[in-house]
Amino acid sequence: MYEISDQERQSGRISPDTLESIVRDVQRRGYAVVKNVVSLETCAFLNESILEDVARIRVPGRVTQHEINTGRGHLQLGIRRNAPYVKQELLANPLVECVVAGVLGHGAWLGFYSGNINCPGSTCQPLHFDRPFSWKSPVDASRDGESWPPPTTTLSCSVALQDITEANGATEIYPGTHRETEVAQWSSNRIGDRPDLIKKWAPSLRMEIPAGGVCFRDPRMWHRGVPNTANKARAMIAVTYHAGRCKHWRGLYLRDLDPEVVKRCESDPALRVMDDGRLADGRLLFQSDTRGVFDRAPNPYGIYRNVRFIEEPERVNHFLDAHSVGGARVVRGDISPDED
Ligand SMILES: O=C(O)CCC(=O)C(=O)O
Repeated sequence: MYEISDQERQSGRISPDTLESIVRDVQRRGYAVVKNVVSLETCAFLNESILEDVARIRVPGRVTQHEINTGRGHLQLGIRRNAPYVKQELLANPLVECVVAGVLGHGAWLGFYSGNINCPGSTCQPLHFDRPFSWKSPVDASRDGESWPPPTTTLSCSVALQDITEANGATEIYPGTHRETEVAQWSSNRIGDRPDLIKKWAPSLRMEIPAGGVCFRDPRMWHRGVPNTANKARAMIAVTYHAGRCKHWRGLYLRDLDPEVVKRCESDPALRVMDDGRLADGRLLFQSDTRGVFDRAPNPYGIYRNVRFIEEPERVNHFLDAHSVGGARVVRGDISPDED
């Protein structure tokens, strides 16, 4: 586990040796945990807002789609997108961005902001990976001058808002599996009935993270949510970045893109390729009262924050459309988990 020194915090820059070691861990093991990246004050404040939102979502008779897809008690919960809940420490943190630039290179962009909440009494999710390989074969990779196994084009930064331990459901991970090329051409992201592969990469570990720490993770690494045996929901925020060459709104690397499309995306980075192949605005939605959070944040690593501000009377409802373009829904009424 890495620790940020006072000097690194003040300068917003991780020392070259430590950064190199973190990047190497992400490349080889698939993850690196860094302590003390976000203040405990901010963690406690956001944790409280998330627990309030969990209480609004978890009403008798309601099971969320993510629970149906992956396992009871595991919520993919939108995080509030208005002041004072939007924090520079989460969304424009120089220490996080330093690692992002170290792993993904120049031009990385923010693609996803959401909560992984593990509620008491949860079940086990199927073992899975979150992202596909950007290159599917050694030939594909070598055409783009990449090694095999190929590097990641996405970095997930999982922020612990309280100590994440085995008891409250620290994610189970299989270190090194982001390099398992057997799955490179799979259409499913679930490991399923492959005891041979699981045995090859065992033993698994638990992704324990102290409050305020961040686990930088190659999202191709196999993992699953496991039961939370504590009496309180465990909140972890996912802040996910993609490499500059990934032009799809969900950060997929599209090979053989029309050079004209690449040119347009490069001249206007708000533009992304949508699922139907057309270009459109792919920015994340935030209420305009959070503008200063982003405007005031220095940007020494050239990260594209990828945000679009919504003005009153329109409001950003973080409960809805967490997996759609923008990651939230613009509404005129109350911010509520219920559809209009
Ligand atoms: O919350 C966790 O521990 C893991 C969640 C996860 O992998 C998922 O929901 O896909």
